[in-house]
Amino acid sequence: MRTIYSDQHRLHVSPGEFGFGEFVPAFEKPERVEIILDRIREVGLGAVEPPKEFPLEHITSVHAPFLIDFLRTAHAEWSALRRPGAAYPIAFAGGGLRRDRIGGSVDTKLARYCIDAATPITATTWRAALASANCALTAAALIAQGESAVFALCRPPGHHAGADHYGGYCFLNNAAIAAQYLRDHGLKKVAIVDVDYHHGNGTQNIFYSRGDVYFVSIHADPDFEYPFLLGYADETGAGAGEGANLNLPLPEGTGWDRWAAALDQALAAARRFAPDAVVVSLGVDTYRGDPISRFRLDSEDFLRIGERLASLKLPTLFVMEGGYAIDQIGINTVNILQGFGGAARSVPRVSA
Ligand code: FKS
Ligand code: ZN
Repeated sequence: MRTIYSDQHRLHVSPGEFGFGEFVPAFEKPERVEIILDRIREVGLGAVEPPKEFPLEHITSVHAPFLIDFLRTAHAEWSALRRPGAAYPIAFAGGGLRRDRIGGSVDTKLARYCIDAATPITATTWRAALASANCALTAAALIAQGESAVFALCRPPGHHAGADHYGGYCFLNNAAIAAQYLRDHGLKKVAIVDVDYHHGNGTQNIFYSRGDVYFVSIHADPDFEYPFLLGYADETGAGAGEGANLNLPLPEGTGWDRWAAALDQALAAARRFAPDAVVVSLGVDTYRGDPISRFRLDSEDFLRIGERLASLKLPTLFVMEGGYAIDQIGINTVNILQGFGGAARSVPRVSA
């Protein structure tokens, strides 16, 4: 399987995030994808290639142009005010505040566009986010040209970024941008299967009223986990998208048996939709050793996830999302890809 990777991801380094009662070092850090890349090379998964550059129209087809303008210019506006560090919001657009205000000061825009205090914009964040989206687009172009499976090793991740908002370490929704590219290049129906521990609220938001892109997500119940206010089972789509959104929230402590049953349900639903291709939002923060998550999958389980995804027998585009257990992130991520590509032929190392 080919991997699309850009070293420009290093241009985004979060100074830290607001945790529970304290400012903590960022979990979403550059080492994550470097370790995955090392593992890809160690097992000989396939070629690692840089992304091509794509016109911004592919991004503005899923994100509001005002959000894109903001991501590009936010840090310049921030530092023009002689502020140190990176741009974080100091207020949020809940409580009946005006969501129709899309301009104003950098703080006004941060309040309107950003959904949390974990997603800082630095001077070079935009360049990293753009390179990440270009990885997804490059992989999508390969799928559109007939490749059966490609891995977009995206960083920063994307599934929490919606049509007109960003957060959850995400700026541009790489999986959504890739799915839209596939729709624009001859594929009639695309299914997005989100296996990250967190609900892909941004992806759901982008496709919620559309019947041509099916979104199914297996994730920690938002009743206790980020993003807290989306990802419930009663969100089934709207209008033309009614029935094309499926959320499978799971409780704290979920292990393989329960998670795998949800995966089977997700894959059965995806199959019924009869898509022309699948985009997998690939997070490995379901791992038992993940520092910010509460599921209990083992490294071996990721092989099984790959095998089951392969049973769809569809062109498959893997887009990297979360995973914060740095020591195991390479093994866990590549286990999914090897499981998909025929684990029987290789003997993956499953523990350090
Ligand atoms: C811990 C609070 C965590 C933010 C969680 C973001 C999760 C991001 C992710 C992605 F795939 F996007 F990277 N709050 N201090 O894993 O879903
Ligand atoms: Zn996650």
